[in-house]
Amino acid sequence: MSAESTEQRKMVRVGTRKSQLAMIQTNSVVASLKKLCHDVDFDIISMSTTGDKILDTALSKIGEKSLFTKELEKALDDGRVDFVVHSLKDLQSTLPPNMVIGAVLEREDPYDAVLMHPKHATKHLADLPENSVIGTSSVRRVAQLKRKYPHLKFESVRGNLNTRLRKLDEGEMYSALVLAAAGVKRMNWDSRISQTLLPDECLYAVGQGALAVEVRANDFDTLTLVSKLNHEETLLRCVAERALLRELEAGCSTPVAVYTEIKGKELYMTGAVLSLDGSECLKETMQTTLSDTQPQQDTSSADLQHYVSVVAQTVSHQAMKAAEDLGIDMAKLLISKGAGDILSVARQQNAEGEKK
Ligand code: DPM
Repeated sequence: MSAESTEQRKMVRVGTRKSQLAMIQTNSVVASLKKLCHDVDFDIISMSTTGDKILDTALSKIGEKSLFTKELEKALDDGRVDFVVHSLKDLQSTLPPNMVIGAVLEREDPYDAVLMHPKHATKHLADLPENSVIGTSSVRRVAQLKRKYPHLKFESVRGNLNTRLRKLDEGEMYSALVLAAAGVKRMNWDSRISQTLLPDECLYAVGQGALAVEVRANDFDTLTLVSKLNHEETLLRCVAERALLRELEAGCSTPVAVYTEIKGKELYMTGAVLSLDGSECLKETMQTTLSDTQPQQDTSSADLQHYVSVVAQTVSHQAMKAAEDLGIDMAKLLISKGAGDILSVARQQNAEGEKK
């Protein structure tokens, strides 16, 4: 390669968390981009976030928002990096005003999975002895699983996936962990999954299993670059899910759970709001039709429409709007049935837990 052609090459800096899972996710996104654009080089810059540093407190009790994203968003804002790869479920439903989600990649398995202590390897949750302890810091999982498995106890477990698996295998505290199947599979630990929790027992978190690329809203070059990664069906499902969460004014530490599916032109959503102990559960299913008309091409970044902070030049406005409206309508329906009270009690209980 001549010196001249080297000068033509563009350098894009990519921000990521340092954990093994975050690195696997970022490397896979960069590998996909390299296949699509041969004239761009990528420099991966990794950093620790508050969520990685505070390991002794349940996520719901730290109280701070954007635990896993704030430091990365600062680097993006400062121009130290051009985009950041996240698990979509870790991204707030309302991003800072100068940030957008420029790509949502094809969803991995969205369900939650059970990983057993080696001494229970062949069991399912139903077979575990009375009062066995299940490790998870997710209020969403605890609330749903308490309903199905009242014989089990649930305790917070923190740390990255490697730390959690070590705590399960090397200790006597936990009989099993519940983790997102997507993360477990990306770590190549598929063989440890003894049970997948299907929607009748545990709905997943908003955005679970999908990766997202966060970009400065005014950086049209990077937006155009990463838009090649979009997976339309995942994107529309996740717009609906994020709209539900935003309209409920809920976050990752509130017991809100979803299931979405696209069949033909129909987008289906089941949404649920639970009390922390699972005694109350509101669950509804709705659908909408996704008509495809005009994609948002041939505009500058200032003209691009945002749908719950997601922009997609190549996806139809009408479809994005229909997906967003479905999430909003679902939130309104759940609120009309009392979701607001359930969520405000849950928030209060989380805050009380924080003070203890
Ligand atoms: C959020 C939650 C958890 C993560 C809450 C929830 C799980 C916390 C815990 C919002 N973020 O799911 O109800 O288990 O203590 C997280 C994981 C992944 C992204 C790990 C996991 C990987 C899967 C993916 C943590 N964020 O959930 O097991 O990309 O969706």
